[in-house]
Amino acid sequence: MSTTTESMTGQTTFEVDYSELIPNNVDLNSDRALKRALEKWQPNFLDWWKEMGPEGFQAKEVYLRTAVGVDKAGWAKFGYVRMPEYRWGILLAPRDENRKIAFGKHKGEPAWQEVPGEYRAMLRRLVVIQGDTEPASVEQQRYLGKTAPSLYDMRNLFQVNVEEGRHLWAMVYLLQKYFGRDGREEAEELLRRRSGNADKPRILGAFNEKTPDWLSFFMFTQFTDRDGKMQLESLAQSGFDPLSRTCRFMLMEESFHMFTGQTGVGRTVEKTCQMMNEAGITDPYDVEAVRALGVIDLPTIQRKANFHMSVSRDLFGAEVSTNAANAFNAGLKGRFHEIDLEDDHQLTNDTYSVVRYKNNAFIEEEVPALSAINARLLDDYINDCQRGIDRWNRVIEKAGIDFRVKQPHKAFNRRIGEFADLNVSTEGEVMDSETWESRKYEWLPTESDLKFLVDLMHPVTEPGKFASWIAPPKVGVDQKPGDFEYVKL
Ligand code: BYC
Ligand code: FE
Ligand code: FE
Repeated sequence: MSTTTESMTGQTTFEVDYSELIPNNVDLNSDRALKRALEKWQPNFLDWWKEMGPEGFQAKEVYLRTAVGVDKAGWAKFGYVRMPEYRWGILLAPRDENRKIAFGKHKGEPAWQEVPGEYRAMLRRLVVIQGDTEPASVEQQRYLGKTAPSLYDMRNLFQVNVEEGRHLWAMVYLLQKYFGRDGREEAEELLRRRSGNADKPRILGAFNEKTPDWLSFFMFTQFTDRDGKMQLESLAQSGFDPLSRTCRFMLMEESFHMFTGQTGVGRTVEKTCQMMNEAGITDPYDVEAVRALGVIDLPTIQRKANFHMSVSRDLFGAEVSTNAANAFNAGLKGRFHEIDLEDDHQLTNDTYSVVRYKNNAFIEEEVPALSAINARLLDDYINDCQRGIDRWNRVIEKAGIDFRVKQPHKAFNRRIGEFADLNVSTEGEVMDSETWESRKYEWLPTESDLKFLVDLMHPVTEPGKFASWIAPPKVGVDQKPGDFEYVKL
């Protein structure tokens, strides 16, 4: 039961009301029209989940966490749930009555509780793009349960999936509560587009790629979910308070997705190094010998990382962007950790250094900071990625193997932004398209790499056991012992 709220104020409580059909902490009962709209959408969501959600495991009991409150202390409850019975709900971080808009031309004004009319279209577009990525990732990952390297990993996959489903609910709540009829139409469209479908694709490029194997899944959660983190951090700064509060709670869930990727690749690297050492293989490029051990060679891991990093960088949009400048100026989308930055938060006279390709060379150019909002967020993202890569490299270094995972050059394999028309190697060497075609597999996974990965994926479903290519985790979920039955098959 929720603690009481004053109905019409849109106030939240810390606890979530699970006695309702749609669990929520936004006092849904006080808004009949919204409640009806959401209850109408809910069965369509469930149909979509059953059609496009994890294939083959819908009737199994999975040890999942469900959010029970939005305060920092103990927000999650663990227990066995069948995924279609997961309590997807609407959870917003609590409202701060005194919150002010922190940046842009409305800086210092009280945060908006309703959509400002002049920014309606821009705001709706941001919410729709964010919303579209959530079901897309569930669609991309729907076959992975069948080849899970352990019950622990299978459970983590499903946890990520149900939470991405909840993130869709978060955006649909905003659309239906604040955008009237066109919001309701957009909410239906979010269930109609399909990842990778030629006629009805998802909006952003990375969300139409395949996630056919578990290394892809771990790279995706490390690098693409991390774009999600950066975008949510920027939207959490929004002057539109309901969006800010939604994103703040989503970020608490998001950190688990990145944990999955960070540790998933980390455990893969660890097992490779361990097996190389046991077999006395010192050359990481002796690919055949390494693969014969039933583990993934480090150069393949590097090529996979190159692919996922470059595709995820495209998600930041054009480095120099008037869309981004407008959204910042309007107070709708801020910078990473906006309120902690020490400047005027309006950027009227500031500049930012952007890498551009001019006169056959990469140069750093000072551009108006407002137009470089996307470039800056991309830089923050690249720094954030590096921290994770450093941790993988410490594992390799400790094993005494002469190999380091590296980030490719910013311009490598880009389809969006400054470098979209260039062909650039991971080292920043620019080439014509013929040379690129003949050399690109030095840096990107080959067909045979991908086939090797798919062939290596054999399900391991005995509690406490792991596939040959991945080390066990350091600790279990919810402090469960190593042989805990995370999914009852
Ligand atoms: N693909 O000025 P531009 C997540 C379009 S991930 C296709 O360059 P802007 C998650 C753009 O729409 C986070 N099209 O870019 C992760 C525009 O079209 P129009 C998702 C693209 O607008 C894992 C034109 O190019 N959230 O949550 O500044 C699992 C020029 O626009 C792409 C968000 O992205 C692309 N990659 O920024 C689950 C936040 N990039 O208007 C979930 C919301 C650009 O000319 N979205 N275009 O027709 C935004 O903030 C911005 O829309 C973007 C683009 C960052 C995406
Ligand atoms: Fe998400
Ligand atoms: Fe995520």
